[in-house]
Amino acid sequence: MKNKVLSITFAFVSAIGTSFIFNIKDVIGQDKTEPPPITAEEMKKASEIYFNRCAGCHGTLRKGATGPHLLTEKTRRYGTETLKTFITYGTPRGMPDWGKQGILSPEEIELLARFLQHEPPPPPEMSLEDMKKNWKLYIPPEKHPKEPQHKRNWQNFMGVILRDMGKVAIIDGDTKEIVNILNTGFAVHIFRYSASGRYAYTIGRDGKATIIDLWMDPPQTVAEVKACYDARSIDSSKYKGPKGNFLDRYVIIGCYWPPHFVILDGATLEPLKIVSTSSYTYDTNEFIREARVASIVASHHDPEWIVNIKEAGQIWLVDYSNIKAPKITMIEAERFLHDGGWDASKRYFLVAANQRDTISIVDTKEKKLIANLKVGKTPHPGRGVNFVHPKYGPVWCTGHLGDNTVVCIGTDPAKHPQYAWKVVEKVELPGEGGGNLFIKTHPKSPHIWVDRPLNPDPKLQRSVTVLDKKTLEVKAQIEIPEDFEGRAVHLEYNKDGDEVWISVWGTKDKPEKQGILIYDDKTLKLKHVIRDPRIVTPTGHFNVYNTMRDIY
Ligand code: DHE
Repeated sequence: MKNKVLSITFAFVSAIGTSFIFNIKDVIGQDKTEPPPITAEEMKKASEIYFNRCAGCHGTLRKGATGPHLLTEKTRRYGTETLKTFITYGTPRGMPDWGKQGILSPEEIELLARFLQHEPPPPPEMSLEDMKKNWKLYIPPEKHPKEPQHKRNWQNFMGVILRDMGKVAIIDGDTKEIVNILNTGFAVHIFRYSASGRYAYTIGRDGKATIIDLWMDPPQTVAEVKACYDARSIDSSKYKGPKGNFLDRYVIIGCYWPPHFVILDGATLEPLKIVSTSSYTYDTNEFIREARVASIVASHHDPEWIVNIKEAGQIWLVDYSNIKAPKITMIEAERFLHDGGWDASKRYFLVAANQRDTISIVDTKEKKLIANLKVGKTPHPGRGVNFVHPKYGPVWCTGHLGDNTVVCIGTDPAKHPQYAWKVVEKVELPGEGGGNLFIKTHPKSPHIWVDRPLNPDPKLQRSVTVLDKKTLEVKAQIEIPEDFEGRAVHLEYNKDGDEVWISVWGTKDKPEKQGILIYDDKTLKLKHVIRDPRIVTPTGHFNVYNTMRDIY
């Protein structure tokens, strides 16, 4: 390998929209078996940066997931300069341009590039006892109000993530007033609500969960707990029926590290039970220590959560009716399970196995896999959208990170068996490339809204596409107003389904250039802007009613 020149050519799109090409010449002349020097203090700092920025895609143990593996056999071959280029400029496959965006400084990038050539330090474990030590109950359930303490239409509240602030905003969907801003974990990923809707749950990337009582005036955080070091998912128990009343009883948190899920009390967040998800790949039966929990949804017809074990490619149906003896049905699906949602009947669950360009579909009544369906390149449904198509009947659709299509799948085996579990439509979005993250509709709306925040073209990052549900044709391509800086990300309807809220996700230093845009779903015109010095780096935003009822 000595004195060999490795020349890699990348095509990138610059921030001003012009393409440019450059070469990275990495001279593999020196001995790459030895990593560059790093001090113990630098190692600690680099581990933190890696954990916060990189582990989500490349894995805590660096074995790869959404992003490729970063094991030393590869990183030492690349060397510091090549790694710095990747981290600075990102890749066309979707890795963010951390340096160009100014999120990581040149010094941090250089440090990270050296760190990646060393073996990853062993990540810490966490016991139930550890969780209990950091559990904080601010207001016990007996002091929670028995009825709403304000006259607001709380079911139309919008929980808005202020990603880089470690905070969330509760916004009144009727009046558009900010009702409260509350501290949370770091870079909250999602909001979910209890079955009754009164409790809002947030989960930070750092594994810290909070519970907010929306009936208080103003809504207050009543408890918090750190259930892992790295997490993405949380949901509540939504079953009431012959097997018991579990409404608002439990919460489940799904962790990336340690790879486990935790069952907690729904009103206090007291941790009750941990279950490890380290397991075997469904196909080759290899042991995966870092088998992480991706999306979780709560069943309405059984006391069950649908828990997706990403690297193992297994969908676990976790019966919580007796948490001292939980029953788990392990369904073999496909590897790299990520995000997904219910069909309209809430019997079938559809989830992206993103690195396999597949949607895995499970029948949660029969408790079996129905299909692993090939769709486009790297599907990313969020929770997807459901509507009744004039020809195909009920369908569920997803967008893609890796191409510019929206794919719809028939979901009604009873009345439309000829279309069920087949790709019935592939719609092309305007412009080249993928970069779609989220897609949304509402039963009362004639439209489907689609974002493109990770497309390399800055114009598409700032645009959303509106599709006509009946024809599946592009009805409008809307670019956000010029005085906003940032990407248009995540879409959510209000409770009545006549407004669409879009976050303009900018940088922390320019709060005046970002905010939330509210469009009239009929006229497709901008109706209201929420811009406030407190609304900084908004990302996901979740309507109470739509989220608690799984309306999307
Ligand atoms: Fe997400 C959903 C994981 C990057 C915003 N994201 C999810 C879910 C998972 C996940 C497993 C499903 C949760 C559920 O339904 O239970 N996301 C990951 C990652 O591993 C990844 C790729 C890298 C990382 O380090 O986190 C990642 N996600 C992002 C972002 O960069 C986004 C745009 C902003 C952010 O928070 O950093 C982002 N993810 C979201 C949002 C949802 C989500 C808004 C919920 C969508 C919904 O409507 O349900």
